[in-house]
Amino acid sequence: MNEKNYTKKDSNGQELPDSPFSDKGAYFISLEDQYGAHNYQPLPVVLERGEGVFLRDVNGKKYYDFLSAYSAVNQGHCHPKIVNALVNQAQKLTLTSRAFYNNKLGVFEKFATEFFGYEKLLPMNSGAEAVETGLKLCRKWAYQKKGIEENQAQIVVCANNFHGRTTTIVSFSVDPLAKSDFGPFTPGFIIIPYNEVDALEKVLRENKNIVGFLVEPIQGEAGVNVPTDGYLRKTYELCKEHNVLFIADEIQTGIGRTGKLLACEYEAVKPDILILGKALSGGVYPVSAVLSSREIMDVIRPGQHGSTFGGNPIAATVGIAALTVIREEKLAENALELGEIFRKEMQKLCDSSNVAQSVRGKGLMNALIINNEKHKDLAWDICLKLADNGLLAKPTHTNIIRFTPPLVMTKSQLMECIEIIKETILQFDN
Ligand code: IF1
Repeated sequence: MNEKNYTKKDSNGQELPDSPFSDKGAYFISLEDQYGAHNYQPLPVVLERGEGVFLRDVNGKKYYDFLSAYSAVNQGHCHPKIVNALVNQAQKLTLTSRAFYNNKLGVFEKFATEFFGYEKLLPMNSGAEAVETGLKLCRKWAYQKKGIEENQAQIVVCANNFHGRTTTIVSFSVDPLAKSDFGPFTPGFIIIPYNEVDALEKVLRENKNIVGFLVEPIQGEAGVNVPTDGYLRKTYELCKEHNVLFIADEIQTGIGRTGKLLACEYEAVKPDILILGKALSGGVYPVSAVLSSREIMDVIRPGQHGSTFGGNPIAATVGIAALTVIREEKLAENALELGEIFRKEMQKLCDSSNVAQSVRGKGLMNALIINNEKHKDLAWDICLKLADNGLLAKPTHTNIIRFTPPLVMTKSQLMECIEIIKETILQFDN
């Protein structure tokens, strides 16, 4: 079988989802079906190129990207400055391991700590690894600085969190899909409701072994769940009062996405431990990091944590380029401005549509809630139609469509996209 004589059957002889956009794509879909683990359910579109806010599929059809690889591609696809940084460094030195020094890591650490206003940085690769790093750092700090008795440290997390997929991280997930049949789980986590200051206050008062509070400033996977104004500030102050580390997972909300460099800036909160990933590389390479004060970071000593690839010269070079683009192109400012327009226009749509229920978000991290009472898969069908009409977005929790375009979008492009979304949704109204 090859690209040309492919038949639309999966490995069990079942008819595969037809790709309305992509005859050639069907072949690549069949390969993934046959040879890949089925741990995703992608929209049936097969992409081969990206440039700025656009993606192209294998048939040459052009789309606006409204996912941005889950906010990794804030700087736009294949940003030339970031790609050049990658290519140039790849031709010189790719990996040394941390057994030796290289001439890029320290430069990146200085750049990124100054960029975000921290003293120290620990580099990793994926978001989940950075979260794991944050948790380990917090526990070590608890035993060495806070005086917690061995193995007693507890970290508070929020219901409906999404922090990644390692065994420890899914230990404190409340999503059965992410968690079931992956036990036994890591102890030491207390789950409280999100966006309830009192819940944190209560648990901090009752339990003296609490050492950290891990939180997403806006819950992404939960469906762009924006907390009440003041929530981050008040929980931060509670943490200070109880000598508990405030750990912000800004892997998705950070680096311009919500209209500020960090979403915590909205409430003038400076996390004790800041976790970044995704757009730290503009989506061209896996780069993540944990930032903190010297006092906290220095509890980690040689041999206690690390990663073969963490802080490699390509990652370091790409990281500097990716952050430079955010600053030079004022992408946080653009996200703030375009986000206001987007939500205003989506609100108008909600006012006139039975299908579009409500819109929420900050900056260019937004979600449209679809009324799926009559038809459960409506959001999926809308996304198929959006793709047909040249715009890629993906539903989550059956009735939520996340809209997170690259932050390099212009206002006129956004207006065109708003028209596509409005027209598509209105087709489903009757
Ligand atoms: C997938 C969602 C987004 C994250 C936060 C840590 C990580 C993520 C706040 C882990 C990752 C992803 C991964 C992705 C889907 C996705 C996602 F739908 F789950 F919610 F972005 F919207 N903290 N989020 O959002 O980072 O280890 O993946 O680098 O395919 O699982 P990672």
